[in-house]
Amino acid sequence: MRQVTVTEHLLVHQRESDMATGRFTRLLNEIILSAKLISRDVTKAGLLNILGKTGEVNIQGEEVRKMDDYANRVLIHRLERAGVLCAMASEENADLIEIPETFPVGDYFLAFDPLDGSANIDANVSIGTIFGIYRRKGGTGRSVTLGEVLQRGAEQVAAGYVIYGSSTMLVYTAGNGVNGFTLDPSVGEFLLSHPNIRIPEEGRIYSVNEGYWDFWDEATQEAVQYFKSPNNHNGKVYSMRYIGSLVSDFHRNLLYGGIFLYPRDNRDPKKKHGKLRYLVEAAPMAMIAEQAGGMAIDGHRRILDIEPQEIHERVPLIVGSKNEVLKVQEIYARHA
Ligand code: AHM
Ligand code: MG
Repeated sequence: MRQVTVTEHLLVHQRESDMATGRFTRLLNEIILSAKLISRDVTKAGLLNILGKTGEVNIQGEEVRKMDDYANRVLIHRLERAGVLCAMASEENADLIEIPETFPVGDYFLAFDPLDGSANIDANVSIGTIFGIYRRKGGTGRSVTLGEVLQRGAEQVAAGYVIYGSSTMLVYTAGNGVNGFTLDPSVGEFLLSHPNIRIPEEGRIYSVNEGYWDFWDEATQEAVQYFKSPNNHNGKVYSMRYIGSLVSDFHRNLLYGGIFLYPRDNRDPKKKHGKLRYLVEAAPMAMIAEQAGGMAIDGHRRILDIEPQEIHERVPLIVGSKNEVLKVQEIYARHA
């Protein structure tokens, strides 16, 4: 059987698109190499003394774990020297990350969550890296303003995630469908294992942290109750699955069909717009979901149509199979 590496796939795809400059391939290749480096250390984290916390608190007010910090440093180190970016935004950094004087700049902008679901690391649960790629909108040179890079998710030229699970996989889209590649550790290459992923139009799973029930508004309670009551869907029973690691919850639902919800809640004022970040979590997952035939909304609006105003802006995220997301949208509309 002919094995297709992610790089070969990229080159073929590049010929078919307008990304034929090679700069986009360079960018993807640096992300892929970073993913391999992070994967190598995630699988050995227990041995390398990189479990646990660094003792610092990040911009989100969360304790930084050593693996978060490591993954962040790997990505910044690789990408700042690639010569294709004008700036980066990371979940772990308060401000835009500029490209140091020593390296050339390009016109792509990369937003990433270096290690999502990191609260799970010490328990050996699957975690991931999420990224979204944009083109700089106006402006040249080294000094980049927020206005030049903050854009609607719909402007992403590519988005993807790497899941460090029982195997390491890269799932990505450049706006022409979604493909999944599995890392073969014996050859160190991501090989095409899941071509043209389509999310089932209707699923059998709902994923939400129901521990926050009392802090939800009525629309959210009704939406979740809908999935819990087989009488609402001719006796069809939904399974509840929640890992607490967005990449893993999203990935499972993408393959099996289902819906993931992280709604707003009134438990914590910081989370009145939900917990997940627009730029590094919601927008990339929304692009992948739509490219696979699914949907992503904040309850009312299409995620990809939202214009973020800040790097770390949060947004409610409801994403997955079309039928389930439409049902939730209908319930929210009734409560509006
Ligand atoms: P992180 O970026 O700090 O890891 O937080 C994001 C994670 C997501 O992976 C997951 O969906 C969510 O937080 C779980 O939050 P909760 O524990 O509130 O259910
Ligand atoms: Mg995250």
